[in-house]
Amino acid sequence: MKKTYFISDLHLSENRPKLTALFEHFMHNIAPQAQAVYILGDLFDFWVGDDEKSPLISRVQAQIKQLTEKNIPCYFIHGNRDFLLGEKFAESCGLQLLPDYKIVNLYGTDTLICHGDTLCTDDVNYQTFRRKVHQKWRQRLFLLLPLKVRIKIADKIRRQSRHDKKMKSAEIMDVNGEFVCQIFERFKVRQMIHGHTHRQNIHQIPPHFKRIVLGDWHDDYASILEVSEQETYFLPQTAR
Ligand code: LP5
Ligand code: MN
Repeated sequence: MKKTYFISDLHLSENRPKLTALFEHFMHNIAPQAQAVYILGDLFDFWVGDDEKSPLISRVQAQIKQLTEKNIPCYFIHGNRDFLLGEKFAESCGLQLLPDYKIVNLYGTDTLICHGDTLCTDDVNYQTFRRKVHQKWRQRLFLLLPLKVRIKIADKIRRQSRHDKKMKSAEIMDVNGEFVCQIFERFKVRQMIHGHTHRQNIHQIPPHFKRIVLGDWHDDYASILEVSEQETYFLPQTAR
């Protein structure tokens, strides 16, 4: 049976080895049966440039390479934490970078995939921040800085973000329903898959739309969506 897997928001970091172990388990035992694997952003806790080296990065790179060498395509959409992941890293392991919004045909159903942060239009401060850090000239300047300085700046942004999030309501940090409807119309699709909000769910939106939200990963829980011709469901814990 052909199947496709979707994951996002793993937030892999050196401080959370259990997450990396879960990812390796997925890449070894589940992903090899797939037709394709889609990583919809925030694979890493943060990314400051493809020149950063660490045992974690090498392990993740090796896992992806092993999969793509088996001719199983692995696609990546940038998240708000790893939007600087570039072609250099991608090419090193055969990862295919996709644009922020992409339509994929899943067993006959055109499906829009994205990270999900762009759908949270009520989070005005975040959207302003996003527009700034997505400006190519800012990114180019940032990438010219020494690695240590980039890590320091990322730490600062992360601290500020954690502080700001405490002041924001859960509603503000969720997707905006009206905007989601506009996106369905704009891309002329009835199904969407995204992550970012960490609210794993499959929403049926009348009259005929479906919005599938991937969850974030915990030390003992990996949110993995399996899509096949027969069904679309999150793998139960026991399957891992
Ligand atoms: O990630 P998550 O879910 O916890 O929070 C997000 C939003 N926060 C972010 C920030 C990321 O977590 C960390 C990004 C690290 C990037 C490293 C590379 C930097 C490259 C720069 C290239 C030019 O995305 C959070 C949302 C939340 O999702 C829910 O949707 O609310 O948004 C914020 O909290 C943003 C704040 O409101 C605004 C942040 C301004 C920070 C300015 C700091 C300036 C320091 C400059 C030092 C020189
Ligand atoms: Mn995110």
